[in-house]
Amino acid sequence: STPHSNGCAVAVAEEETPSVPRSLAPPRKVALVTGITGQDGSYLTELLLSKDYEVHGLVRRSSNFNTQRLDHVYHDPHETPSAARPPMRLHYADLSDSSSLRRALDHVLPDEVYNLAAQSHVAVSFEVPDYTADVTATGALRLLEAVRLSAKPMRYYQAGSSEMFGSTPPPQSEATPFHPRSPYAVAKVAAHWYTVNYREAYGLFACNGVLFNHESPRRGENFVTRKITRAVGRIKVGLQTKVFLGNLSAARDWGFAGDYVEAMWLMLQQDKPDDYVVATEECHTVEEFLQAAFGYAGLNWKDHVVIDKKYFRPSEVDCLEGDSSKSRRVLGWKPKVGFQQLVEMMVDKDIELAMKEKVLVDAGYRDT
Ligand code: NDP
Ligand code: GDR
Repeated sequence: STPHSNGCAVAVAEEETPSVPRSLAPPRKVALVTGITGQDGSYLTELLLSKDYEVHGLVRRSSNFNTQRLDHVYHDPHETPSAARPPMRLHYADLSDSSSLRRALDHVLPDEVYNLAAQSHVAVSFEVPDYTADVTATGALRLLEAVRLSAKPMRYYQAGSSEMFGSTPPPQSEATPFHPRSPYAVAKVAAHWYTVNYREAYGLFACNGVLFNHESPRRGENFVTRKITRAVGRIKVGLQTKVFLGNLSAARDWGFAGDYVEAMWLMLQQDKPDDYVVATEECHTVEEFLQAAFGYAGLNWKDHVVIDKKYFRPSEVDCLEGDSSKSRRVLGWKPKVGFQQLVEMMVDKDIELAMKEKVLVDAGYRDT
């Protein structure tokens, strides 16, 4: 049976060149993605599927379904013909459970492992520091150890963060020292160095992507960009009047998540493993994001934003702006979506979403 569930390309090639045995068809690459249900996981899965990978995702147990971002690429195994293997499959595992990681790797035997799972919210990490360290730092160590002990060589990607630079002034590059400012950022620094250490100690093909903030219409709703664009959508259609925010003067280098997952993939296609900063090299304050998002919808942010102290962090990261020249030079990567385009993409989607909500509210099926 064909290893390709969509089968088309292989079937056509075989018909045209019947003398080529099936075993000579290039083997389909297999990727294992942790954090597949998150923003980046969904974009990376789309990218890998478009490159004809077989994608396996690790999903943690939740009391609610948590696969909404993947629904459009999910094939129900019950509806997939038995001869074909679904191109994307999900398995239960948790970064806090080494045996589950080991079992998943042994079962899937991937060529590439992308570790995107984390307790990824900076403000929340001050509330659950111990848990954040366990999942975000020790979780990476558990996965690295599982990769190291596997019989098959695997390439490993670690989702590093610009938060690791913390209070070190911009522009930040691979040579910039880390000064993390939250339990999340400290945990990411540990994961970064575990990855470097496994590369040096065991010769693992392990890469750190030090990615600056990247956003999209799929961004979690409690990160500031999406919180703002969700509010813009709902204010625009009359479902909400105010949005409560914290520090508006923090500045971030915001890119589009769809562009950033390409850099992750590129890192694992190089001849040698290395660490790379990925950034747009353009920096804006939260206030500028507000201006752009509300302004695009024909609204004035000052009429709707209320400052609430509870959204200020015990220690803040004031300004992140990346120097991604190494990624551009070595990987040939560059962002395709700029700041204004990103804002407009998110506002458009969130106005559309709010209009759907409004239909339900007006029909009495939902509260505002
Ligand atoms: P999200 O918060 O959207 O996704 C995090 C993912 O991790 C989710 O799939 C979540 O599952 C999963 N997860 C959380 N805890 C566990 C656990 N204990 N075991 C298994 N899975 C778990 O993050 P993003 O997609 O935005 O980011 C991806 C990665 O990149 C993260 O590691 C983040 O820290 C890092 N990063 C992100 C940047 C950004 O700007 N987006 C920038 C730099 C780094 P569930 O859906 O069940 O919650
Ligand atoms: P960040 O993203 O901390 O950079 O981490 P977030 O969007 O949470 O905050 C950005 C800046 O906005 C300020 N801010 C607020 N933030 C939130 N969440 N909610 C508010 O109401 C609010 N008001 C102001 C914050 O103080 C901060 O300065 C993200 C995550 O994706 C990490 O996982 C990732 O590693 C980094 O980006 C790079």
